[in-house]
Amino acid sequence: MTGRLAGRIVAVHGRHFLVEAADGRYDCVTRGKKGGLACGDRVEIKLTSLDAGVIEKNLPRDNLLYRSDSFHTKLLAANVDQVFIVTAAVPTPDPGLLDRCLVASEAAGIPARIVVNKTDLPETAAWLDKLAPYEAMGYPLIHLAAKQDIAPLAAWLAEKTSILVGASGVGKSTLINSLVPEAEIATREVSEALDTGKHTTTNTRLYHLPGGGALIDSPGMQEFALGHLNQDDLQAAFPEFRPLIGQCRFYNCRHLKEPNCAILAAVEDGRIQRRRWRCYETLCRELDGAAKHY
Ligand SMILES: Nc1nc2c(ncn2[C@@H]2O[C@H](COP(=O)(O)OP(=O)(O)OP(=O)(O)O)[C@@H](O)[C@H]2O)c(=O)[nH]1
Ligand SMILES: [Mg+2]
Ligand SMILES: [Zn+2]
Repeated sequence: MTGRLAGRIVAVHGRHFLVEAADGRYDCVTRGKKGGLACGDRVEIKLTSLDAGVIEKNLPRDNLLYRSDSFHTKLLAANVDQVFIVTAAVPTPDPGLLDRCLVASEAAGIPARIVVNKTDLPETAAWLDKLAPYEAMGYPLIHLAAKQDIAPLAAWLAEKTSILVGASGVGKSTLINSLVPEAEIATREVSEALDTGKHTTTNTRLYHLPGGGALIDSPGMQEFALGHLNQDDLQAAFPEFRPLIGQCRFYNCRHLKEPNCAILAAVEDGRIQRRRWRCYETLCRELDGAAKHY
């Protein structure tokens, strides 16, 4: 059992990583306390038995989607081609979570698309109205009902590695079950009393699509901390700000309350949505707060 194999992490269970190599899957651990591995990472493993091994090396990443506050970093996935932020009108959506998922994708340099699932529900119309501005910002909106017709999403997935992220109960696992019949992931009714999902999926896992490509399921999230970003990352992560960057009076304008700020002027006259700017402002404040811990 001395062979070294190249593989890819396809599932993360705490400190165990399921690694897929050319000839099969291996239950792997890392040496010592080294953490920092994510679903989608390309690794080299050394076999310790017929079906287990140790991860010896993490190969360079194309990108990494993650969240972090001052205390924790949570890796979502590495080497992905696109992020699908899955939303639904039920349970009641949190637009702030959508914004944060978009900012994280932008900051990681991964194209983001917005999925509106459960279009069979009558509440969907109002949610689509709220999302219209995102389409204007350049984010594709994909509408579908997971249990009826998944073609609108399937069309985006061929030959790519994609991840589904979003709140609990929006239907991420249901979408994967429809696209990958043998996945058979557990899904659960949302709680009507609490108007929330039930956090059914607890680990991140990659599934191969029958038509080529791979799709990663992730646990539903309630919040998305972005403590790893700096001021430049943050303003660059709002695509509607970009045409105006460099037009403020001060070259280092933070677009919070500075005079003659091009972004604030655009918020005033409606070219930029006020609630998007508020999200930016909140994230700036969180950055200032995080900086105090160092
Ligand atoms: N009406 C309707 N319900 C759906 C649709 N898609 C999924 N659901 C239901 O939504 C509930 C939650 O679905 P899941 O797939 O478990 O949601 P999830 O996003 O994986 O949730 P977590 O694993 O907790 O993050 C289930 O009861 C699904 O049957 C849809 O298109 N329409
Ligand atoms: Mg799930
Ligand atoms: Zn400004």
